[in-house]
Amino acid sequence: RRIGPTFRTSHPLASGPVVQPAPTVDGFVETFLGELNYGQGVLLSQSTVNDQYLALARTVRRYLMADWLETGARRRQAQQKTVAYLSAEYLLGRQLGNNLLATNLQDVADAAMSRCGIDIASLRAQEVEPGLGNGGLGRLAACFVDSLATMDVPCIGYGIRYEYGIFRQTFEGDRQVEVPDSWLSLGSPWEFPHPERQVLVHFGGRTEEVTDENGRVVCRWVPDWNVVGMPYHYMVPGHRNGVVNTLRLWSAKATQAFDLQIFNSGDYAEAVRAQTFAENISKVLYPEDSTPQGKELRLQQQYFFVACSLHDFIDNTLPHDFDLRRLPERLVVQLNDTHPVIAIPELMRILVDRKGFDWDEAWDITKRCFAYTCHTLLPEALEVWSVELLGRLLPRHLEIIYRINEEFLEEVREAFPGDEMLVRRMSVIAEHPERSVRMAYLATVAGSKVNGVAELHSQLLRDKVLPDFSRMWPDKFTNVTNGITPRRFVLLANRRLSDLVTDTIGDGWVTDLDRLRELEPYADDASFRAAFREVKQGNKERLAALLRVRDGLEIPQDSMLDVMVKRLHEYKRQTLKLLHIVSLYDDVVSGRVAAEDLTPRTVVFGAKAAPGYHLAKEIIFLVNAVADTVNADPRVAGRLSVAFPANYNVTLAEKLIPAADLSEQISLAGKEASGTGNMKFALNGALTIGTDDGANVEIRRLVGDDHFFLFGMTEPEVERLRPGYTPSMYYEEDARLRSTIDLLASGHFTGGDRQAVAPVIDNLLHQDAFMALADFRSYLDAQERVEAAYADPDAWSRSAILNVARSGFFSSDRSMRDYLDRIWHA
Ligand code: F58
Repeated sequence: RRIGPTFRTSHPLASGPVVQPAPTVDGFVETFLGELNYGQGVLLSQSTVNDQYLALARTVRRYLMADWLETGARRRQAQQKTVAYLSAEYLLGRQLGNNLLATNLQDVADAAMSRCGIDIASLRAQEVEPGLGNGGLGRLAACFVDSLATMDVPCIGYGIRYEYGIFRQTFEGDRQVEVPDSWLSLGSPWEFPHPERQVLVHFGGRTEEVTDENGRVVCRWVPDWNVVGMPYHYMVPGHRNGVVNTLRLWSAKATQAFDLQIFNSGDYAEAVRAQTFAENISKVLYPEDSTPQGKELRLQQQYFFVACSLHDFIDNTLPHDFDLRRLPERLVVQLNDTHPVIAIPELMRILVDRKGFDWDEAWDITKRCFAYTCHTLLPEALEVWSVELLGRLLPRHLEIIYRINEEFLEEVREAFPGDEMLVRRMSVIAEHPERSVRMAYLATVAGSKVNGVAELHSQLLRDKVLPDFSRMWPDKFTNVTNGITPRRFVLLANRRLSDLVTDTIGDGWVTDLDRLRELEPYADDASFRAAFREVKQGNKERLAALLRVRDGLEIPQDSMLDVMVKRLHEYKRQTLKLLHIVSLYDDVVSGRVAAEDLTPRTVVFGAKAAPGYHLAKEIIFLVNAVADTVNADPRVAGRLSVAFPANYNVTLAEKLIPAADLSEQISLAGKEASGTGNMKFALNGALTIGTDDGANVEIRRLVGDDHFFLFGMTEPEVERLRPGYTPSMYYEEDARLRSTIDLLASGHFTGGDRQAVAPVIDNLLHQDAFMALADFRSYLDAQERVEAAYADPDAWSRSAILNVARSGFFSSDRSMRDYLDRIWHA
């Protein structure tokens, strides 16, 4: 009540258009100076780069505002089916460049800033990217909301406004050290807090049965603590189409700021205890969950944002008199992995406990509202919550889950009578090693559709991860191959290539990426190939300049740029790449190969390891150690170098990917669900060396075998080899591998310290869960094919151009069309 009622719509000014500043250099300068003076409260002559960046951001915001308000009003009017994308992560990347692109104001802004005597590049560099995601899954969410806005699909992206995003990676003595990412500390011009849309979220307590006014016995949750969810809105502009959708991220606040009595008594820590506790919920992305406290915080985060989001949609977005029986006509909730799956019992609770639906009707509504995307194949990555924890934090939800499971298992018994083993296998409740809730199963039982993220992944999901479910409900399972937004990852990241493409085939490709096919004939045009090589060269120079100032790294120019950037994980096999580097180095230092005969190659790594993932951190250490040694050794100078810039993130990806010649996608077959970096490289004209895994399969099929370097076992071969796999056998039998590993193990790269390399070497020789040694030979052979191909610049650029021309399928616009057709029907 304190915020007052909304304004009278009948007032003559209430329906007037929102005025936006003139899209001219004059208009821009005037708005910018206004923001600087009245928004930041400084004179141009006194302003810092940060003042100028904030004023510029707020200026660009103004050009989007009319469209944002108009889109919102139109959506409220039209009452169309809306996609609620629930994702614990959005790895957005910097906003300024993208928003200038969306508004088509790049040139105007450049001119306006230079008129003010400001170098716009330094303002762009000032922005700290919101790193509200770990990797592929979070970046995918960001690509999807971009595409939905560009396609004018009603969508609200719901998530968490972490105060600290993914850690900033630094290296100390070659080892990863994590520094908190305080992305908000210099101001956050892209967000709009909405305290009037706060939501109260409850936790803990107990349940009880009470008799309602109609004499029915109903369940009631009596929680014992709560927090407030405060939404921050972010603009999600479509590409030059007048549409601006909304991303709504929730921040946790204490219901009571502090206890004044205790404060006045002088116990300041105790006075703010409740506040600290509540606000921890949105404090950091993916808190370490190896401790019980960390696990609990994760579940709190999940329920927190899900409860806020459902409440926001049902009570604040739908009209007040909306008949919830029709909810599936207005809402489809896409669950981005299992993190938001607690939304299923939450919707049941809302419908049954709060809105008075009977169970069956509520269940029918709920099932039609949800769909679930799985992003993994690793069994250990499938989330489970112990019944003890879930029951303590969300007792009513646990009851609901039990009932869902009971009814589901009855269905199983009916469909497959007499198979109690099957019933136990399919139960949403696991009994071992402790009683727990299998979130992927819950999502599969409740979801109208379950999808994997690449063809191979969806197949393995059906056959290996959820085989019983796919037997019971074959039609529930579908595939939507991932995609990437061409706006950020080509138009913004690779201006040189974009200009070349647009000059050649027009600019329709930006929102209709299949049109890149029109480039195919130009692969045979020598002058186009030359122009294409110039683009690559320019991008390599830009990267070299960046790494020089950003990291103090020198990367040679006339060299194949071989890039492996992705999270550090054993299954992705950064160690296989490392073995390759060491083997090339070994060839030269042992005198087997003359340095002049090596193809000049610069290997660039980018990878963060989860803070608690010890082996991954040892691998990082080893990559850095090898880089130091190789780069300092005159015997390979100008022929082989290794760069490992710290803190790989979206901003760095935008510079690295357009410069790459070779894209490393070398996971063990059957482990990488899809990959999306692989798509970004192909679309920017790098050739892939890769296994038959994830979306690599589709990339190879589309670009053609001759333009893709395939190696390694297939997934069925991996499974056949698995029983009794003995990595040391490969070491014994392959002299080149032995020599490579011996050199690594000798301490040559660690100043003689053999202990320092032992964790990685021992693991490779005695475990090698992801079979790097089994694929080593095949990988080396494929790298030799790469070198032979690279020796012919014309043939190489022809292949690279065909990679660009044939990668249109990987637009996230296409992914969105697939979701619309196969899942959302919106
Ligand atoms: C990734 N998963 C897949 N998870 O590994 C990748 O193959 C796929 O292309 C991508 O999703 C998009 O579908 C992924 O990024 C995470 O980041 C988890 C987030 C929660 C903590 C554990 C990692």
